[in-house]
Amino acid sequence: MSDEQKLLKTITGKILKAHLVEGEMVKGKEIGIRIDQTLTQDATGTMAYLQAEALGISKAQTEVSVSYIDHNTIGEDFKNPDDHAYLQSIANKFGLYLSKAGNGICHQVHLERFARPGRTLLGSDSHTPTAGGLGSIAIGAGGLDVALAMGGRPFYVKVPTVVGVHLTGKLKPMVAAKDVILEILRRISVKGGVNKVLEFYGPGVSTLTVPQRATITNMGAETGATTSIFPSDEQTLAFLKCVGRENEYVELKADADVQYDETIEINLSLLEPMVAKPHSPGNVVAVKECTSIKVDQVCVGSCTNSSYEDLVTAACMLKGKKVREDVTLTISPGSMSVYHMLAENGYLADLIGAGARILECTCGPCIGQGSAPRSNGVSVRTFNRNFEGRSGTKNGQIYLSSVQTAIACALTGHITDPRDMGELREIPMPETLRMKTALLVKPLETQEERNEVKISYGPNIQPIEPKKELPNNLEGEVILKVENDITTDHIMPAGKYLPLRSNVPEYAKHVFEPCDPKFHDRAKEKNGGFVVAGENYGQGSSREHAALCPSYLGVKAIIAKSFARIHLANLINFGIIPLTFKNAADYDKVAQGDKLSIDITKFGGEFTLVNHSKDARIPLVHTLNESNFKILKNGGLLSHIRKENQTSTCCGCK
Ligand code: MIC
Ligand code: SF4
Repeated sequence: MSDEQKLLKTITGKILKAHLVEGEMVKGKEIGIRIDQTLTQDATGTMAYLQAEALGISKAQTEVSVSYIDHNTIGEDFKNPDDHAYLQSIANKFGLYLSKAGNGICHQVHLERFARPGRTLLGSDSHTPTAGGLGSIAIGAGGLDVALAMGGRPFYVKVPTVVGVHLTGKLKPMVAAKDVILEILRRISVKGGVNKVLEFYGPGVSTLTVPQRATITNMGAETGATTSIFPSDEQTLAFLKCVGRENEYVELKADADVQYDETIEINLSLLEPMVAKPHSPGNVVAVKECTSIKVDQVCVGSCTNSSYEDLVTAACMLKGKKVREDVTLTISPGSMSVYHMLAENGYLADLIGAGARILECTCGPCIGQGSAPRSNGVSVRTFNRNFEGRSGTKNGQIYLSSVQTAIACALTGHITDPRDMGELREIPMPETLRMKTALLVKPLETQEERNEVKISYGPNIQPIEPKKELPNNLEGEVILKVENDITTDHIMPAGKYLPLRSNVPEYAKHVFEPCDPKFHDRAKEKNGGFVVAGENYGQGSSREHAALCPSYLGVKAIIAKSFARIHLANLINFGIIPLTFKNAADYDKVAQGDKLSIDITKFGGEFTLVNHSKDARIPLVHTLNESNFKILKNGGLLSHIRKENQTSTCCGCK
């Protein structure tokens, strides 16, 4: 069987092929696919739409495009509300749904309202693969890529390696879907999924509900995978019925004789509760190995674990009990519909009665928007990321767990195996999840209405400036050298700086602050330069600011041992060349302060880095194709498309 025939037997291959508009289905080669749905959230969305405007896109060409407001909702001053007003006016202008602040976390709401089996979804948030729980090929990308897909252009992605995750057995009581993905992370780590899709199959699949599947596909992002996907089956139909969309059901399964490129075997019956220890989602051990650790705070919520099923589980465990006096418990419902149903069915009273602090239906503590732990405090969170400092407290010790484990910790005050709390009775699930629409604004129906809309810009919203062409000879100093697994939270911290997302000159003052607070000043003084890094550079978020702001400060190239997928694409989009050491050991031959040059006049398989300070020549390789190289030479995708537009009358965005 050829590689292509093999791929077409997988669900991933079938959906990609059905959406193929450019290229061949050859593993590792780039293809262009048609995107049916897009989503943005406010922290990436303002920049995405500013770029769409700069490219002359004026209308969504997709089946559904949604602009969510869920990250940046505190409104300390005018900046957040100005961004929200901008996003609302853009939604009206472009014909998008607008999910207003308080309506819920984008991925939870998208699962409830819009995700469909067999469709493609591109989102400017790395946890977009959540919709893979409902059988979509759902991919996270930078805002510019999402804006272009919204405007009708294909999305370019490497044909992935498809990893079959074979599930057998059934989860034991108090063991959760979260433990499945934590076990996968334990085995393949935070870089084991790069350029791969995790496709679930086997008899264990039918034992998992859609919200449980969505927890798994959501956190699949932490392996670096392009996406994760479950079949569409009776569970999918049951979920779609529950949210009133059964007419959108289609069956999706891999062929019986499917042969995956790689496989992972998981017997659900043998799993036990797991936690990811500080400071990486890949640092996973069994809960029972950490039970002596005292807990100060527990946070339940985030796009990973905030479904109705999750929060009813929390309520049932807490009913009639009290959160320990020395522990704070916060709960962020994933959506307004979840929140409302908890209230209607009495579970909210159980949560409040036990001493939980109910927060808004937003990302909240997950992105450092409030609820930071105390100094050196231990916080057990049902979230998906525990990178150092992300919680808002640099020395906070964040553990990631299931809802069951988190609530057990809130009750005992130390890390606790939830199986020690006794069995939870069967969780009563309703036949219908009533969808609330008060905070979901529909697109304007007619072009006439859309033409009337005036876009609202607050004073903090700065237009995006396209970059100049890259010179043939890149010269400069190494202005920073960093280690392995540098996350986008290290490069472009979020938390208290989120209101600066629409103001690049201001946000750029904080580039690499967690690694080196002097970076901004040095970059300015040296007029930009090079950054040298270890493995998996740029893991985590899709935030294109982690490329855009360094590019604004004059960073010309990142020379690393390897890169995370979304960040690599963002670097290309913003005119920073991502280059890799041919021999990883050469990382040691370059030090901060060294003077380097790289001649990039001609596209080829290799470039040579000349280290003038050490009189060394170091071979560098890359994963760029000719089109990526052209984009880079033109100074990034925005400048590239503008240039293309000058030579044609059409912007290519329909
Ligand atoms: C995250 O979880 O890191 C975020 C905040 O949702 C990001 C997006 C962003 O930085 O705005 C992500 O996952 O892509
Ligand atoms: Fe929001 Fe956290 Fe999910 Fe990112 S990971 S979308 S910040 S809830």
